[in-house]
Amino acid sequence: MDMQEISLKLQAGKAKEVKALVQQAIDEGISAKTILEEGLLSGMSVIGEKFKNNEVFVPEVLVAARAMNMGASLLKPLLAEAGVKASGRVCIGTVKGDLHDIGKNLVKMMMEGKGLEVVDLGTDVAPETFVQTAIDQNCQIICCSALLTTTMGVMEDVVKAAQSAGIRDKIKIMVGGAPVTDSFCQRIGADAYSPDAASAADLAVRFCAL
Ligand code: B1M
Repeated sequence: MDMQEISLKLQAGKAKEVKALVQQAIDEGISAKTILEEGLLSGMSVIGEKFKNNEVFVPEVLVAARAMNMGASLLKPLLAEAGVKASGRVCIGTVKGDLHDIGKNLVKMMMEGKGLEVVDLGTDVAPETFVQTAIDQNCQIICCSALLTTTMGVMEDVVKAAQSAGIRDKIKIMVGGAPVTDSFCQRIGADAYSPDAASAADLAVRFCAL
């Protein structure tokens, strides 16, 4: 099966058809990574480009995002790696003011696939909520996602909130999302930046093992 079919249906926001095609691809033995990268993410990046150029608007992007999330949910069990499971607990969320959750959901999925327990705080999460959850649920890592240049600064507030609560030396803070960079991460005093979900999951496993 051609991954382009999944990409095109995703761009058209046909969630049910995307789900059926993803299932078909799984049944044909195509790897979850190929389906994710060449089907779902490639479709989402076309939509992103069109969105930027004002060729599509929020409603079209929303239906594409729903199709993306539905397709990705089928891949979740397959992204789990066989073998020894890691252990640890992290909390994750998209920062305050930001409603983008596709990347955050992928990071969560990959981390769960590695055996970590993930407390999902959703989107629009206040710095204090990240910190209080980490305290209450005994998380080793706070994971922050941001997709907007206007909201990435909230990540610095999360670092500060962790300092104020006196837990900064006991917890790792990981950051990511399209506008985030390694130098930004260093500037705000977070512990690590990851460019994609798979490397974020690898790093989280390493942090939890410390
Ligand atoms: Co929005 N949006 N959006 N949007 N949207 C962007 C981000 C934008 C780049 C589009 C553009 O103009 N080119 C632009 C931001 C510009 C900027 O900040 N400079 C933008 C804008 C402007 C907006 C609105 C302001 C539009 C408006 O209303 N006028 C608005 C803001 C709403 C808000 O949040 N308050 C808005 C709304 C929306 C929708 C609701 C319609 C929808 C979101 C639906 C949803 O998420 N459920 C949406 C979408 C889908 C996008 C684009 C098209 C796609 C984002 C996405 O899901 N990418 C996006 C354009 C683009 O990115 N090309 C765009 C796929 C996803 C897998 O990638 O999230 O980067 P990403 O995650 C990656 C890595 O970054 C990493 O792992 C993932 C995969 O490996 N990663 C982490 C992510 N989090 C991590 C955390 C980690 C580690 C790695 O550690 C903890």
